[in-house]
Amino acid sequence: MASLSYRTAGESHGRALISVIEGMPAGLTIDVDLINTELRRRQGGYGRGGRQKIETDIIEILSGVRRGKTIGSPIALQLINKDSRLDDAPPLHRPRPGHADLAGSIKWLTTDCREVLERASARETAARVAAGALSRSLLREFGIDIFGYVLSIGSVSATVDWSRPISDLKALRDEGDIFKDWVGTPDRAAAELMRQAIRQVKMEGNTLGGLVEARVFGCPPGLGSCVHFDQKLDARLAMAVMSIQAFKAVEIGLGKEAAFLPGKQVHDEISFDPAQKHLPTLGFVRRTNNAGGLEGGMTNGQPIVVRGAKKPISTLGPQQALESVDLNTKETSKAGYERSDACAVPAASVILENVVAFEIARALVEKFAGDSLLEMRANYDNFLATARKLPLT
Ligand code: EPS
Repeated sequence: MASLSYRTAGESHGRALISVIEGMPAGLTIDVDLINTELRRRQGGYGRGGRQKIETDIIEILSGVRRGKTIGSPIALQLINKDSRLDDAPPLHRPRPGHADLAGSIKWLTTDCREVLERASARETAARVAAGALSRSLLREFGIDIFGYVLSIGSVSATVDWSRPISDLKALRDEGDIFKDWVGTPDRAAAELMRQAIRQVKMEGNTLGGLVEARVFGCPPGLGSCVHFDQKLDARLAMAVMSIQAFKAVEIGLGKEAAFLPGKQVHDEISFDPAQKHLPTLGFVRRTNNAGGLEGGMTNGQPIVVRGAKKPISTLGPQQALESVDLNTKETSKAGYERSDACAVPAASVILENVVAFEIARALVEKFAGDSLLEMRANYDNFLATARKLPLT
C-alpha cells in the first residue's frame, strides 16, 4: 500500500518544531496560507496563557516543494520557537499530577521533570497542525472539507443547527478576536457562557477541559479497510485523536451512547436515490448518521463525526497547586508551577480538525495510490465510475 506518514521533532522551548511528511503525491499545489491560518487559530482562544503572545507560528517549507508544488520527496516543515531557552530553562522537581512529569522522569531515570515536559508539552501540536493543514491541500483536490469546533467547555454545551450550510457554521465559529475572546463554537449564547466559565477558573488559578468535534464531508465510500485492525479508519482516527496531549476519550458518531440503546435505534437504515448517484455517496442515503460515517472501519459516504474529550490542563495556578512529592527529597510538596493556559479547548478543536485531516488524507492515498496527483485523480475517478456501474457484468 502507498503510505502517507509524518513525524514531528522539537521541544517546547527548543530551537524549532519540525514536521517531516512522506508519501505526498507529486504535483500538488500547497496552500501555505491555509497552513498559517490553522497555526494562528491553534495559537488562539480565550483562556490561553503568555506563550502565545511571544510566538508567531509561521511555517517554513524546507524541502519537498518546488515552485509551490510537491515533487514527491519528503516535505520538511519548520516552526521557529521565539521562546527558545532549552538549556537555560530551570529544573522542575515537583511533578504536576496529570502531566507526563512523574511517569516520564522515572522512565528516563531523572529527577528533573524538565527533560520530560519539554517534549510532552502541547507545544508539539503546532507541528501536528502544520502537517495536517498541509494535507488539506490534497483533500481539497477531492472535494473533502472538515469542520472542527468546540462542543463544550466545562459544564457549558453548545447546540449546533446542522440544517445550516457549513459555511455559515464556520463564520459563526470564527466570530471574535482569535487572541482575545474567541472560543471556537458556532453557538453564540453558549460562547458567552463558555467565556464566563473560563474567566471564573482563570481568576481562581484553576483550569477547564471540554469536548471538541470534527465533521468530515465529501469522503467517498471505501476509505480504510475491514481486513486488518491497523487499517480500520475508525481505529486510526481514534489513535490520532487520543494521542493529542490531554485527550482522555474519543467517540465516533453516536459513540458511547450506542451502548445504551437497542439496535433499531442505533443503526442507520439504507435507501437509494438515483438522483444522487453522481455524488461521492453514489446515491446511497441514510436518514440518520449514528455510525458517524464509518462502518466496519471504512467510510460509508456519510459525513465522518469524531469527538474528543480533553481534560483540564494539569498546570494549576499556585493558589490551586495540587499535592505532589519532591523527587529529590521524597517529601510532600505542592506541584511545581509552569506558565500555562487556563483553557486550551478552542486550540484543541483546531488540533483535532487537523489530525483528523491527516488520517483522511492517509486513507485517500492508500485507496487511490499514485506517485502523482494526476495518477491519484485518475484512480479516484475510475473507482467511482466503476462503483456506479455495479453490478458489473
Ligand atoms: C502550548 C505551549 C506551552 C503551554 C501549553 C500549550 O508553552 P509554555 O510552556 O512555554 O507556556 O502554554 O502547554 C501545556 C499546556 C502543556 O501542558 O504543556 C502551546 O503552544 O500550545
